[in-house]
Amino acid sequence: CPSSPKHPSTPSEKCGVLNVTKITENGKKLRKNWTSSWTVLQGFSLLFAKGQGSSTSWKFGSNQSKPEFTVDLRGASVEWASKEKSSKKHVIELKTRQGAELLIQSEIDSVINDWYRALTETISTHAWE
Ligand code: I3S
Repeated sequence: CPSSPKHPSTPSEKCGVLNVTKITENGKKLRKNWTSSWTVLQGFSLLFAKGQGSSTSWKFGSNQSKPEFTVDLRGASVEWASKEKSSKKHVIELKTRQGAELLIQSEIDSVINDWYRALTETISTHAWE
């Protein structure tokens, strides 16, 4: 991953393109809206930039493109989503302590497995406590 221009000494830990939809926000159910997002895992934050598709350049630091949204992974949980949650394959369900639920998906087995591992490792370190 390219490092953030604002924090050049802090490389992002993982990045790539994933399909993502929020399904719950503040405990309230939302209508699914799958979008392809450039996704960056950095520390205990997961950042999504909408509409950058397969772009591999870091754009979060520029004025034009802020992260579409950021998820705080501290105290979050990650599991493989049940078939009831989505008909797609390789779907991760991420629940935050703030009451948001997201589905994260990739058609590519190895890609989604790597993300699953990275997310569970990040969450299970409890290094923020
Ligand atoms: O859980 P749902 O409602 O079956 O989710 C599907 C819908 O969001 C659908 O959009 P609309 O019903 O708003 O047109 C999406 O196109 C599907 O991708 C959603 O289901 P999957 O199983 O792909 O998550």
